[in-house]
Amino acid sequence: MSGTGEPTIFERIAAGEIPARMVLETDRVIAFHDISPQAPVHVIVTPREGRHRDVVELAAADPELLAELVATAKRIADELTDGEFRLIFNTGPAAGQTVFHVHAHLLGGGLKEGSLA
Ligand code: IU
Repeated sequence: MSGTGEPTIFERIAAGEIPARMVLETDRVIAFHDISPQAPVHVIVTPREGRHRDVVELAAADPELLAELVATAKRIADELTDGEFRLIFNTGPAAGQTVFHVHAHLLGGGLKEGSLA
């Protein structure tokens, strides 16, 4: 849940209420292809639960879960990229964050013009 008590959009994806092209699911983490890809590989890696709004909060509250997020991104990158990739956590609206449920953008295989990076 987010601070508002409403499930976040990514919690609804985790619950199967909103469709997504899932890449990998573990007990605590889900990963799915971004609906609006900015690179040949663009996967969102996020906790199942949306109680942490950004990576700073997650790092302070649950560093093990942050480490699991990064390890999951690496696993996916090993499968879908040449092993070199970007991991971006937009933090705050002015930095382009639109979903306030911490998530990493895993980007690989080159970036499109005018993309997130
Ligand atoms: P941001 O860092 O908060 O801006 O990233 C949110 C991302 O979530 C953005 O790249 C969207 O394209 C993506 N997304 C999605 O993949 N599926 C959805 O149903 C929704 C957003 I809403």
